[in-house]
Amino acid sequence: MGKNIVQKIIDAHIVTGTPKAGEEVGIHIDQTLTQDATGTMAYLQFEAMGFDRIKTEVSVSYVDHNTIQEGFENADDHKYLESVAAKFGIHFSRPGNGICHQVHLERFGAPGKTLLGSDSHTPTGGGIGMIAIGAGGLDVAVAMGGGPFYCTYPRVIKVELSGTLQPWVAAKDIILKVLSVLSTKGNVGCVVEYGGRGVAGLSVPERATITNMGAELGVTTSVFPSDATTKAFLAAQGREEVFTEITADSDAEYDRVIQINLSELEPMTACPHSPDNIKTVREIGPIKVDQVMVGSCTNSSLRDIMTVAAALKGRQVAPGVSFGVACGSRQVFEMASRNGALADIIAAGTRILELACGFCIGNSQAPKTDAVSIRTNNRNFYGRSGTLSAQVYLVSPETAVAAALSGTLTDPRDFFGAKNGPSVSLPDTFLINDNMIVKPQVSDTLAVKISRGPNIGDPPSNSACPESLDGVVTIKVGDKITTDHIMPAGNRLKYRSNIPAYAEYVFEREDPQFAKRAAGFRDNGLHNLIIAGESYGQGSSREHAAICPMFLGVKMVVAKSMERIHRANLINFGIVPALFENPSDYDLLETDARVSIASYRQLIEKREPLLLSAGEKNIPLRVELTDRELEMVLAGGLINATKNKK
Ligand code: MIC
Ligand code: SF4
Repeated sequence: MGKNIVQKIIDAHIVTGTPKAGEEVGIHIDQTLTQDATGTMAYLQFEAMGFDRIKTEVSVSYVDHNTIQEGFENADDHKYLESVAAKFGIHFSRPGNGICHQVHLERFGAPGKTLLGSDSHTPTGGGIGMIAIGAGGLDVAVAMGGGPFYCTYPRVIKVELSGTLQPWVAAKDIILKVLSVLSTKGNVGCVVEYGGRGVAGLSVPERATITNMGAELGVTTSVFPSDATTKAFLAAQGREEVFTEITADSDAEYDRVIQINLSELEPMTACPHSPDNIKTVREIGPIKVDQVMVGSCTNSSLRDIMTVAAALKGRQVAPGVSFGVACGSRQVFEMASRNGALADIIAAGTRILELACGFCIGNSQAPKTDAVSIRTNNRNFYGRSGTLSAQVYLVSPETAVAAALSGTLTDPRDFFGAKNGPSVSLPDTFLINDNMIVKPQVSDTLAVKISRGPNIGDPPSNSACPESLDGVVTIKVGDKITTDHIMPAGNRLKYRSNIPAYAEYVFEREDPQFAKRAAGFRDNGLHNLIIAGESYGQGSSREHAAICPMFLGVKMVVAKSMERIHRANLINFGIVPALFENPSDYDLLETDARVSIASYRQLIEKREPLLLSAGEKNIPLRVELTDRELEMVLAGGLINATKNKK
């Protein structure tokens, strides 16, 4: 039997385990990326594990999340990252060089390789035919040290594309359509592979928009074939030598096939407050908009910026609309300035934003109270924009620009006319200027001194799994709780390298007293438990959503279901991820309930069923761990487990 693309790449990288869907395998990682908000912890852990140089083919440290530098903290982090990169042989992409995923696609991505990134949108690299996976910083640190990355050998969902996109319908509409079919939950352990005749008409940046937002499906990653289009993109980036063709065998099998006819698609939007709350733009009708933001790692390529410029040319942004544009990389920015596109954008009345995550992570451009904000990024979780009462709709750049010009959410075909779309073609050669990427030195790195400002703390340690569990339900939350709910970003981002300070904001929006209560229980010798509904831990890879609860004494999360990256992060930091044997038992537990499990450690070790006692009730729980995960949970996390082996 032939292989699909996912099998071809993963099988070539397996170092442990059997390539069978659902089994845990360890894969060799060729490339890693980190960004500053997760990178400091990743490198502190890399240091703590005692490595002296990276063992990957290439590792890149990007600075794109915390670039506001209000106070010294971000700048301290940047300096730490720059010095660590110099010491351990890592490329350093300086602040101002652009968003990690966009820059990585342009300058480092290579078909057939594996990429592990401490950011959930690392699957952007799937657009160029890589198996690119998001993970917690600790997993990335291990991979930089040459260790395998453990994941479930995936089930593969094929999305078969036919037809051609009509004018004003974009790649973003394809992924919004996929989200409407697969939703954000229930896809753990799957990878999406794109194929079919419709693929050829999509450029690499368009494919990358699709694989980027594939993260919102909760799948391990998404991937496109590597074909003539990929080759042309790499040649235009001056990197043709890394091209290799990768396509699925004609008799390859898939676990599920979804058909999408591109000719039938229309402009769509993800309505507040979830990326899978999909409607067509026409269905919603012309609601008045206050803010429009174009950018983020989903839609900031040269293709997107040129499309926006072409649509804006000679027109004016509607009065009362705040319209901002952030290019994804310096390559995009410099090319758009040299070819005049930027001038058209500026002339229309646009706010030019820094080449960074910015509005997407909610650390700037928070909209006004009750605003309708139209954005091209990938997440519209409640409160993520920085304004709790804002209504955020996710759209393509085409729909965003129609909203900016008309002042209402409008199908771009109705505003510009259905026939003539902006015709933007990618150049034969991109402008190559890597002077903001600091290449690692090859020798004398032992002498490099690591810079540690006062914002750089030590990663906190955990104690081993307790003999018995005796504690409190410190919080009960509902379905689809994202890591943004657990560990808010936005204006709290500057504490990413300082766990005691950041821990004060755990579940800030759900229960502002959570941190105080949890620390109080912890200091009185009680264990904290989190009770959750479906799909707990959606969204970002931030391991702080595990480290900070660990710091506050959380020992166990009991949920109806849990997302992949967050579950792995919990285990890495010694928090037990348990599931309700009977999901309806969720209703039996309330916040503040006293709970216990006698012989807890022993039962986990022997893989025996756990019964959570809460007053008169006994609730059966399921803890499914591989041998490797069990060892970590018993030791109180990966770092302890590694130390125990020495
Ligand atoms: C995000 O989009 O939520 C982030 C911020 O990029 C996160 C990483 C982080 O929390 O630092 C992600 O997607 O993993
Ligand atoms: Fe940055 Fe937003 Fe992309 Fe996350 S999703 S990497 S915050 S641009």
